[in-house]
Amino acid sequence: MKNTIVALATPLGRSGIGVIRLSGAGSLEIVRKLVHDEKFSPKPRFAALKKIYDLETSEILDETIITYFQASNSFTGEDVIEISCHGSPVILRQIIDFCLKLDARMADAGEFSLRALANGRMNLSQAEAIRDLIDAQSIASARQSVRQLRGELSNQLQPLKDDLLDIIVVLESTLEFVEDDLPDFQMEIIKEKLLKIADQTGKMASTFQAGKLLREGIKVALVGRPNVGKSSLFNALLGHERAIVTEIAGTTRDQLHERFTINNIPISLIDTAGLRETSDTVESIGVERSKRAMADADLIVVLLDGSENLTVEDKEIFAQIEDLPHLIAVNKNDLGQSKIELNGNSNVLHISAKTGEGLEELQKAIIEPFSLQEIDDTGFLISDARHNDLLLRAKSEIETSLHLIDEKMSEEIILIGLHNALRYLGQITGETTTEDMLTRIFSTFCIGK
Ligand SMILES: Nc1nc2c(ncn2[C@@H]2O[C@H](COP(=O)(O)OP(=O)(O)OP(=O)(O)O)[C@@H](O)[C@H]2O)c(=O)[nH]1
Ligand SMILES: [Mg+2]
Repeated sequence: MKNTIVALATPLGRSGIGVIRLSGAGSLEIVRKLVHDEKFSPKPRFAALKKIYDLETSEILDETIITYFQASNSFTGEDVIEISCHGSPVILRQIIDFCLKLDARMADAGEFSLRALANGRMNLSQAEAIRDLIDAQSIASARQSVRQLRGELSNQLQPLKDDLLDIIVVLESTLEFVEDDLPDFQMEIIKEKLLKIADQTGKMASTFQAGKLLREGIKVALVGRPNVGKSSLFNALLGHERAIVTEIAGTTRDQLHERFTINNIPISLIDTAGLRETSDTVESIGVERSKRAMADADLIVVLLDGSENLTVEDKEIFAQIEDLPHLIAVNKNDLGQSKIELNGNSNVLHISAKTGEGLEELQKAIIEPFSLQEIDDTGFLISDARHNDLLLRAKSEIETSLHLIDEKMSEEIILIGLHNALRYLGQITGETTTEDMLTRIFSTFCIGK
């Protein structure tokens, strides 16, 4: 198995520079061949200006900057070489091809990070933080990833794991050495400690709702009958003409998704096909999809046309969204006094997609129910569903054990849940994660990371 890996670390495409990264014991040897210099021994962490030659014709291929990171002091823990070339896709591909000929192999998704993990350069939650940082949709979400990368999650977990392990040790040794059960007062102390750990674990998991919103954003669906101005509003919120707008009812037939941010919070905005009874096959599929988008959304913005009276279709939509999180926007306010009176409904805004009137208020109203305004200053948030799931499982195992203590079960039985809980907490940072799980997690990384 070839052990030196290579990948493009920057996106493929024309750019000022493009960076190729190698990792593994053979990296330096490969680069020596590329630069036609058998004695090339770059000083670690210093930039070296070097020409790279065509392996077959010996012509100069590119002038590059080569940086060497020596094993144990590099990202992966192995010898790493970064070659900064001119960002020409053909040059980048050619140099990678030469590396492959010189006995490197293409890196798998996330393989650089996986090696960093295997060599103890970081733990699993930190490697995941790098992935999330790269994928971050907003600065606030990026900040959370950086906090995780700097070990904030692992640091919060460590005392919980330590306490749990202490308790396990006490119970295990009771099993081994003591004839009788633990005295009641000692069991009380253990119970108290376990309650605290369960509580802390639950508290961490409770930040997931906000963390997830920050990471994935709020899914907002624009719905309404045809021609009320959903696509016009979609474009106005995005700030460019993304969706087709016409005076023909039934213009939008498929869903359109776009992302933007309000106050740093990522919003995933969905424009939908206007809801109405229709015999048109394509349109009716679109209407079905609109209904699914409604069910799936974190928030539905129901759009009405203020220049017309409420229709049967509008009322049908009201009936459908009644129990779903929603707000109502009456559009086309520029055409004069709205004909629509909605008594007793506080969540109504008057806007004009055409002039932009009321859009600021609408944006505020969209994020308001999620009370994320102060998120920047709050503590660390759990943003990964995997972490949340493991925290909840650990909590539930501890609670089961607590229940068994109350039932005066033997230490042996009580210990099962505690061992499980410790294992779940360990899976967050990776020390008790199996090979299979790692493969699955790292497949969500990009190539070259
Ligand atoms: N005066 C005025 N006209 C608007 C406003 N918003 C949309 N319109 C017009 O209303 C018509 C329909 O707009 P669209 O944005 O295509 O409506 P839609 O809800 O997406 O319609 P479908 O895709 O058919 O469901 C177009 O002629 C728009 O120019 C507004 O705020 N004021
Ligand atoms: Mg439309």
